[in-house]
Amino acid sequence: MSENRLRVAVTRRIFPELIDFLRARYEVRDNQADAPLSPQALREHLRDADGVLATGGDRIDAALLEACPRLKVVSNIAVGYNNIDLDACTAYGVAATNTPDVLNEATADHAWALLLAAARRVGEAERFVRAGQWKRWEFEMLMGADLYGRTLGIVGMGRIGRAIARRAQGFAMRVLYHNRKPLPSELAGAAEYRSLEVLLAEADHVIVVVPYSPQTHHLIGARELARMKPSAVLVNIARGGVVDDAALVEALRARRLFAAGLDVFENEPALNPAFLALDNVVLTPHIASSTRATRQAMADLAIRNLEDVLAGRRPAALLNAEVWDRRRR
Ligand code: 8YV
Repeated sequence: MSENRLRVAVTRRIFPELIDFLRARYEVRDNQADAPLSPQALREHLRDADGVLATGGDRIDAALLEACPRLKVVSNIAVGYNNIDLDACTAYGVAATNTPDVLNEATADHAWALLLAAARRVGEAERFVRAGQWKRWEFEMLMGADLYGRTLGIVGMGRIGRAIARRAQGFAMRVLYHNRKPLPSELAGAAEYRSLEVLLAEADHVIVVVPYSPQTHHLIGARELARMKPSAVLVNIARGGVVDDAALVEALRARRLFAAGLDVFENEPALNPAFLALDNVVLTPHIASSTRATRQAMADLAIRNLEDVLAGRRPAALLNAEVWDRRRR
């Protein structure tokens, strides 16, 4: 790498034209092989970088920052940032950024795709047809759960939660939500605040959208699942670990819950194998934000955040504002 140009590392494959854009401005170390980087490989990859475009699977912690003395910005191509130790970034003078807003609508669409698919048993029905098991029409065949006119519970009424709530209007659903505290009415709209316990018991179906943190670890565990209606669908598009997957497997197996739709898992991509044997769960591989336009918008924002920091401008989506005056330059 030449001495005078700033150096940018990209941890996973992104659109090639974005790499070209970066190469026109920086020395770029990319990862065309797209193999997820182990902590040691990540340290190697970032060792002499001024900035990094990271993804949710890259653990950015004090040990890594200690090994990367030039690093000035960690730009996550994700809205979630539980992979980043923000305190460590601040301590090392490294700005951390994320990609809020640009993925709200695609992610809300996917939450609904999972809710509809789990409620109407789309995955199970498709497997049935493909296996050649459809021999005749039957009155009670693959009966699903109703959504229209029912009550939807949203755990985590942030930007994505509110995009999910807007879609509920088309299904004439009453919306309940739970947050740490109630929202101002202009943000809550028609949605009604409930404690988590009451929401779980009152909602016909529940979508979980809270960020992962030690405080939300296993927010939905055996006790919470037991509060839900046996006719309910649970959707998790938040993060693995917000739902206790082992407890969910038990609830689904015992039919104490009608179905689940999951895009995220504890220890993904190695999910609990018991899910694979269950018909009443729809599984997708962490793709809620994966549309062409949304991926483009996420990468564009992440690159803008990175460029801003490297040019000395305060980025729009700075996560650790307190670092700004004490940042590495
Ligand atoms: C990403 C996500 O695809 O933005 C997030 O927080 O979970 C997804 O949109 C994933 O984190 C990869 O960076």
